[in-house]
Amino acid sequence: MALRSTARVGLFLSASCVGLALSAWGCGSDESSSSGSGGSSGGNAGGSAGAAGSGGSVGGSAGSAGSPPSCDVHATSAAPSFVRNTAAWGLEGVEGNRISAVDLDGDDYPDLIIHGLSNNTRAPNSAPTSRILMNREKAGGGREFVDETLASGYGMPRDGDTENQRSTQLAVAADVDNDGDLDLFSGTYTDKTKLDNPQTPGQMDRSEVLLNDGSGHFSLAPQLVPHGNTAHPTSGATFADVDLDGNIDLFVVGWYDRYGFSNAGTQARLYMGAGDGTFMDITGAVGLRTNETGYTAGTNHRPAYGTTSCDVDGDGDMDLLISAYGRQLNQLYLNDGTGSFTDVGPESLFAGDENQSYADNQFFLCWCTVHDDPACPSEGPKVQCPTPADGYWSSTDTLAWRNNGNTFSTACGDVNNDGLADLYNAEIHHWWAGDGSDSSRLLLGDMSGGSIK
Ligand SMILES: [Ca+2]
Ligand SMILES: [Ca+2]
Ligand SMILES: [Ca+2]
Ligand SMILES: [Ca+2]
Repeated sequence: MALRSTARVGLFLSASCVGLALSAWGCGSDESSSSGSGGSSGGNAGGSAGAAGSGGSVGGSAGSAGSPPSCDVHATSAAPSFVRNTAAWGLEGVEGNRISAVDLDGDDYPDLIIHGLSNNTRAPNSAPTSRILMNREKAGGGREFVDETLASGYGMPRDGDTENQRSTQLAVAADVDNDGDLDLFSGTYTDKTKLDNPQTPGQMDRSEVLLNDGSGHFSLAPQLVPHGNTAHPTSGATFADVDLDGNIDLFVVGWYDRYGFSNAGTQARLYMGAGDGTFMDITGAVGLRTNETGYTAGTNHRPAYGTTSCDVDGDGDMDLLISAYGRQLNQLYLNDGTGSFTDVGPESLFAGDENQSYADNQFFLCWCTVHDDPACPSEGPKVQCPTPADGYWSSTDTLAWRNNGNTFSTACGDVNNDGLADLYNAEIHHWWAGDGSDSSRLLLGDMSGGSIK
C-alpha cells in the first residue's frame, strides 16, 4: 500500500465551505433552540489524543438533514446547521483544550473531560484546571453538563493530597480491565526545563491509568513503569489491542525532551496490557526503540504532538502513527500481526512530502545577507532579519529531516469508501518556513502496489 498525496480533495474543500457558509448565515445568537448534543467528537473511546484535540472528525457528518448545500458560500436564507447552546448546556465560562467526549458512566450520553493550559502545577480543589463534566438530565427537560470533577476522583493525586488536583493535560479512554466500563489514561506533561529543587508536588505528578467503577468514579491503577517513576513531557497517547490478545494496550508519545534547548524528542513507549489494569513496557522488544541521535537515519526520538492508532494497511491489526513537530519526520509503524513494528513513514510519504527545500525559508534568506554562498537565491528576505542576521539559522536547518511538517495530529478513516484507510495530517505551516514546510494534507490509501512503496 502506498499513500497518495492530494491537495484537491472534496473533504478539505467541503470543510472550508461549511465554515464560510455558517458565517454567512450569521448563526450563533440563538440560545433557546434545542439542537443535537454538543457534538460528540466521535469514537473517542479507544481513540487517540493529540494536541489538536481528539481527531476523529474525518468522515464525520458536516451538516444535519435539510441543511443547504455545504459548498454554496453565497447562501443567505437557509436554516443554519448549528445553533449556539453553550449556556443552555451549562458550559458558559468553561475553558480548556484537549477535550475528550467519553461516556464515563455508561448511560449512553457522552460526558466531557476538559484540560486547561497548565503544566508542572497542581490546581486547588476550588478551581480545578482539568474538569469532568457529566451529561445529566436537566430539571424542566433537556440535558446539561454538571461539574463532577472532585467526586469523580480524576484529579486525585497519588500522594494523598486532598486539597489539590493532580497535574494532567490529556486523556484517552478504553476498557483496560475488561469489566465493561471505560477507563482512562491521564497524560501528564512535565516541563523538565522548569523544575524546582526540590521539586514541587505538581512537578512530581506522573501520567496515570485510572480505573472506572462503572459510574464515572476513578481510582489509580498501579503505576506505569517507567512513565510512573520519571518526569516525562507526555504529549499524546492511544489505546489499541496491538497483539490481538483481547487486552487493550497503550502507546504513549512525548514532546521535546527539553523544549528550546535541542531538537531531541523523547522515547515513545508501548505498554502491553494484562487485561486487569496493569501494563508492562515492551517498547524495546517490538521494534519501537529510538535514539537521542540518528536524525539522518530516521531513528531519533521525535517531538510528538499526537499519536493515532488504526489499521492503515488493512491487514487486520492496529498500526501506530506518530505526528511529529519541528518539521521532523512523522512515523508510521506497521504492525506485523504479532505486535511488532516497522517504521515505513518515509517510503509511504506519511513522514513528509517530497519538497524538502529550504531555499525560500526567510531565515535562510536572512543568513544569505551576511554569507556568500552559491546556494543562496537572488531574492532577499521578506522579514526584518534578527541581529545578527544569521542568528535564527543553523546548519541543521538545511537537512532533509528538518524540512517536513509541524504535524499536530493525524485522523484515520476511509474518506472515499474504497475500503482502505486514508490519513489526514493537520499541520501548522509557518509562512516564513517556506514551501518545504508541509501543509495540512489528505493522504489516500492505495494498495495498487501490493505493499508500501
Ligand atoms: Ca454518560
Ligand atoms: Ca473498565
Ligand atoms: Ca493486547
Ligand atoms: Ca495493520
